[in-house]
Amino acid sequence: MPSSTSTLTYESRSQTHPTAAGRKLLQIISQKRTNLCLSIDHTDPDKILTLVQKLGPKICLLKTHIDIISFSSTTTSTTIKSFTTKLQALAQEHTFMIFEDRKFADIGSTVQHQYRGGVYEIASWADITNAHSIPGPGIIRGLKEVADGIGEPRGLLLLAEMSSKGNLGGGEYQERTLAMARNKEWRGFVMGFIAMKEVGGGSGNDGEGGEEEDFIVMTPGVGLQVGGDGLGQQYRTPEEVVGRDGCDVVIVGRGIVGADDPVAVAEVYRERSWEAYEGRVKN
Ligand code: S5P
Repeated sequence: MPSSTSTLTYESRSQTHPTAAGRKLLQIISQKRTNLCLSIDHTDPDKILTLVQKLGPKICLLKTHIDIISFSSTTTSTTIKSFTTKLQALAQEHTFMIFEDRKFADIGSTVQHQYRGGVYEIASWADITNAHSIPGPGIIRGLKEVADGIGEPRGLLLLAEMSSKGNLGGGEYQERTLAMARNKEWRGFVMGFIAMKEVGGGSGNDGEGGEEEDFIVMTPGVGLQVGGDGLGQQYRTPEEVVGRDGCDVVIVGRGIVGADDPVAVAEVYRERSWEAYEGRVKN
């Protein structure tokens, strides 16, 4: 039986992870003692910056949806570039990384334009982004070519499974996504998955590289209680996600952003997710 990545500490994985973005993230997680990713699903750019300034110390990763932000309705002269530059400054100040949740899903040539260009220029400011595997390996090859030209560590997560009820991921789709991720052509780029439980990993699963593989699993659909949102989202607790199912990073949006006291609630998520991890690696 291969050993499981989920029994290893973030610190030990930060030494050996095959991607530079993964090593950096695992180091931040380990040093800040937080496996919490804040999904800053707000539409007002000024509110986002204010909230991130407050919540920065609690998180290892900030997840954005740049295309939901209403730049035109802001009362300041904030442009997209100056906004993303401010986010990068906050990431530097509070030591977290930025993940643009773009969910690319097209042929390689099209996603290259979407990743590099347009109004958002995602590759220039987002350390991490994600993609659906449905188009086949060309989507990864296309994104990697753009990432290679940036000169900073860039990582990609593949969606192996989603948190929403009735999604078509998991099962055979997940197996085929894992097989795609294992191609050594993008060993230094594909850092992990969006999934609901541990995927691949451990000794004996060395793909074509001859070394142990290690995929970082990030998991949305996390709440302080089990539940849903009426639109298909399904929530599980940090203990279930990290402790029982071996996921590495919890992604929380409305549970924090919509709270009366986001900083206090973020600390509850951080603490419960961290303790679930500590319990997992002790066993
Ligand atoms: O399967 C998924 C994948 C993602 S990235 N399910 C998700 O909910 N997400 C994202 O995580 C979603 O787009 C949203 O930004 C966040 C969850 O937000 P919450 O408010 O439900 O915590």
